Amino acid sequence: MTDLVLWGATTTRTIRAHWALHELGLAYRCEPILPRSGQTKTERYTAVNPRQKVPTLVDGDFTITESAAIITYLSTTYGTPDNILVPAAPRERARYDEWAYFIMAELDATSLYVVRRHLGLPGIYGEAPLAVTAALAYFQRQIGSVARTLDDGRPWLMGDRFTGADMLLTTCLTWATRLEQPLAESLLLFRDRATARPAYIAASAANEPGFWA
Ligand SMILES: N[C@@H](CCC(=O)N[C@@H](CS)C(=O)NCC(=O)O)C(=O)O
Repeated sequence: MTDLVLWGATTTRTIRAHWALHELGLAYRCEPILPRSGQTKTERYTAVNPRQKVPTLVDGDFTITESAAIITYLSTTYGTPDNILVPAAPRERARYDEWAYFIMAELDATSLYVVRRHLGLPGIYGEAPLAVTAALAYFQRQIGSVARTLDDGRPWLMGDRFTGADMLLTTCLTWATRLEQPLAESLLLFRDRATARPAYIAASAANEPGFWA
């Protein structure tokens, strides 16, 4: 038995938390609740996360939301020198944070999530074709800068070492792939390298609600 309980399954944001747990080799339980199913709005879940969003990680008496923050919490709490996902040295940590904030703000929230809301979920967020077109153009500009970084042949964003920033980028790339967005060769190779990791494959299975039935 473990104290780690992850709430949430099926989404791009939930797989990040499942993936971190698998990269770190941590045993956990999952409450595989789904967004927009009413399951995030129950009294029981609202007591866990008043924002009514997934994922949420509960570690005994500590609760944390936001997929990028969950990765950082798990790595800094349970990571070992061999599998740590977030570097500790100040400048490396600053570089990690730079990547994480960039990916979460520019690629996730202001690009792909705008498309999700205004193209994929018009019944909730309203149709906004101009916003969708602009968000996709913005995504292309921003992801182009990432492609140029990877063009120097580094396997991962921070060099030879795989980090949580690579997990955040990978999930944006798989999301963009589902949206049939063109991606540079260096990004496709990066995506395929990351999704071939055993922990990603295990997390993909665990991100399916039926896995926990
Ligand atoms: N920035 C948050 C986003 C979380 C989020 O928006 N989750 C969506 C699903 S991907 C959700 O829970 N929506 C609630 C609902 O629609 O019921 C994160 O990265 O964790």
